[in-house]
Amino acid sequence: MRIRGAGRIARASVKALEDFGTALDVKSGTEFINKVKEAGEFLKNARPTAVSLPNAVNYVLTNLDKECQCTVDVPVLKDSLKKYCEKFITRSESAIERIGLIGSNRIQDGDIILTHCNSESAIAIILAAFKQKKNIKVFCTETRPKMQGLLTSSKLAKEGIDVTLIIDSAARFYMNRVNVVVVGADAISVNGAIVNKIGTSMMALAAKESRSRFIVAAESYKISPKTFYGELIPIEERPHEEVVTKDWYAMNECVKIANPAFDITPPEYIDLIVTEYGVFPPQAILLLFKEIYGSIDIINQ
Ligand code: RUB
Repeated sequence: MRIRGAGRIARASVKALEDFGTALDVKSGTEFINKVKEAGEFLKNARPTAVSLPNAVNYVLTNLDKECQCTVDVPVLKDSLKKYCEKFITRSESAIERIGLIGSNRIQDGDIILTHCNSESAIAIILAAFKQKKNIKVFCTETRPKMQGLLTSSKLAKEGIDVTLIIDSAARFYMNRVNVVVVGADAISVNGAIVNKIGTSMMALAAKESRSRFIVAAESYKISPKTFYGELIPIEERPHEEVVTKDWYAMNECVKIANPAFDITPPEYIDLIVTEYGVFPPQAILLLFKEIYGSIDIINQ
């Protein structure tokens, strides 16, 4: 949890893989590949919901495998590993910038925006709209239990945006003033549902009821290939210490505490998914998925 947000998690993972591979002292290319793959598998299990993580690691490993068919020279393979890790990181950073620009077209002068948690992509849209001199105001939910909303509100306020921090349960109370909700995603299912910080689906419900637009900002590597084969995206369950203090728990051990970190927002509640390739209605995200994966046998990834 020191690194938060699905995009940051993906970039940090490939950076870790690069550092690990660079430091490896091995005799053969096969040993190098096997050790890097082993580390990749370990990394993939660090945060179960953020699909960006396995997608990023798989991108590097798949390309490394291809290189391995041409050479088994360890220094060459180390260079390739570095090249693909850096390529992913650069592409990820420029994707966020593009999402900001594309998504800002959907923010109008005078809009009152609500955002939940701390998403780089959602923030990119808000900042781009503000830099275009659109007069906007933002409500940030505090996002219990880890309070990522404090990071978001502080960042937006420092940029000069009019920001109000609210408690999560006040979202519906303010929703009738909000024109547009902008959130990020940890994962996108091929049916157009998105997985994001717990509470997102509640905000989507409230937005639909008050006819506020609901926009999801997400890089294309948030699409989960496994959902194409019917697999469900696992929801990370986090420790109860995030919800109550140790002292309280010691006095109330018979109370069960549930702490799911994410929830699922169905496509019916989403107006648009903004990606670096453009804007998609959720039901059309399959087109982007097919464009990215083509006919590759993705089930083994
Ligand atoms: C962060 C979270 C963010 C998404 C998208 O949860 O839910 O909304 O990851 O973020 P956590 P980004 O703090 O538990 O990782 O757009 O930055 O990828």
